[in-house]
Amino acid sequence: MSRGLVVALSGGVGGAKLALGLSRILPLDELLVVANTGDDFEHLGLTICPDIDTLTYVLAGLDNTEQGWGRRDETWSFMATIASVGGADWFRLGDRDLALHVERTRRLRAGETLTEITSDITHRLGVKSRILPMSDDPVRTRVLTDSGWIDFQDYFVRQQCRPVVRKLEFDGAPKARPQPDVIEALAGKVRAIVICPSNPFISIEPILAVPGMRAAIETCDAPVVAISPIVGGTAVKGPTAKMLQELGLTVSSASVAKRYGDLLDGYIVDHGDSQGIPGKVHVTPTLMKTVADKEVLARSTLAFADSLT
Ligand code: FO1
Repeated sequence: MSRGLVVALSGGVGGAKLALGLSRILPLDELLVVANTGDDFEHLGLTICPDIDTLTYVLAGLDNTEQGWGRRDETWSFMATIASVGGADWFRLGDRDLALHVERTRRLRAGETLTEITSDITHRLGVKSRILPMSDDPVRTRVLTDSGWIDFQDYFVRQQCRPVVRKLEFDGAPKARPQPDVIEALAGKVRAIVICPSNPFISIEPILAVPGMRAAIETCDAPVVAISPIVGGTAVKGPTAKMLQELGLTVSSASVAKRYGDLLDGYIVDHGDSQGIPGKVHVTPTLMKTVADKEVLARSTLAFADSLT
């Protein structure tokens, strides 16, 4: 008998690793991954959804493990050609990856929702678990730097996270409707809500900023467990540590736990990262290099969550 759904909130690279572990140890219909869409943007006339796509490629076994984003066995003719005619080449779209953006954009323009398109494409690519966007309405993360507000991908990719981050906002979030199946799922039989080891500021907070999402998580009876993205006092990948510093916070697992505050019932940290964390803490290796590591962390996350009920 099903113990209920595991709802995982996830950004791209780090979150997708745990989502893969969860997908490998859970029955197909017991995992729902809610993807951040704050990183989405319009580029070269296309709607790009990096976190949905990273999750899709990882769960389909099509991901480029070295880059952490994009597809494996990729070719780059489009990029080379667009650069040769003076087009924008700062955001690298591989030929295979490009096909997905073209098709998604066509279908969005034809009136389909991001949920419908994602569900169809993930199914066609062989993903067995459900990946849902946090909302079908556009939400776009913006970053306040010393030179003013800039779009997230401008900050992240074009400027390689160099600008100092003063503030973040999620354009469109106040008016966005939460993805209805997510809200319905959270009102049903849920075993655990897992906040993946993603960047809290740019991957998880946009999801929580969608009206109704935080309330649905708070109202849900299931334990909420987060995995710290900080290991050994620094971020595994990406700008989490730099952002913590720039936003005036200590670079520690405790700072991330504080950021989530009352939302959490339990917190998972690596050895040596447990200082100053109030509440229930589970200490276990959280670095996920191999598929086995991902499965082990997924199992221990669920065992910890089960122990909290
Ligand atoms: N990240 C980069 O650092 N450079 C890129 O050129 C780049 C291209 C790209 C294309 C498609 C896609 O789905 C993701 C891509 N990413 C790239 C990753 C992505 O922008 C970020 O990792 C996320 O938005 C942060 O989670």
